[in-house]
Amino acid sequence: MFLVTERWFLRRKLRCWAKLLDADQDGVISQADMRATNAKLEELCRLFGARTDPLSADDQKKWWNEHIFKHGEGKDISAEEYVNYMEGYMRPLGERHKRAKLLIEQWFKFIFTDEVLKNNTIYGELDFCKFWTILARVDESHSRKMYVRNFPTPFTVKDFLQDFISLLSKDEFFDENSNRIFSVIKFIEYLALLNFNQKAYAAKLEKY
Ligand SMILES: [Ca+2]
Repeated sequence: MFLVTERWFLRRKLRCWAKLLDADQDGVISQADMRATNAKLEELCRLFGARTDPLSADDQKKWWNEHIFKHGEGKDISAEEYVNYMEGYMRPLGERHKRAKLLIEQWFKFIFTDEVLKNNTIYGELDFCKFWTILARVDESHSRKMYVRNFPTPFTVKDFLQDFISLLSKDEFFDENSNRIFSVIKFIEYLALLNFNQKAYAAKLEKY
């Protein structure tokens, strides 16, 4: 059973994960978001994955249909519905880690080769910041601050994988791993808020 605060925390983290997949941030994870996100993952793959060719189109589609488009293959899903689905999916304690691991390991194949994973390549501060700028437009100074504050040294691709699994499966607020990726991607919430405020401000100006 979830405690209220833990449930809130997991939902907030899942919402950030959904935002990573909702490229245009309109609250619906659509086929266009899939294509935009895949393009970003391909760029990351060229930079960090030691691979020039992207994951095959079939494997890409398979991941999205299996893990994201829960209304059926190729059907859009609202971010909120996806978060609800994931919350339920992560409910059985004994299954959580295994389920998140499967989802994230397959997602990592968009970016990293088995070779890179096997060699457990180390990623420095600069790589880390670049990764988040490309994937989620996270401000470089924010990524750097979080890297120094929350991530281990040396930071390897396996640590990264583990942290993404914790993002989706762990709900303990004070657990170090639960917070790592979240500390970076909560910046997306901030961007969305900023965008909302700017729109609200513009609408107000128009009235005068
Ligand atoms: Ca969208």
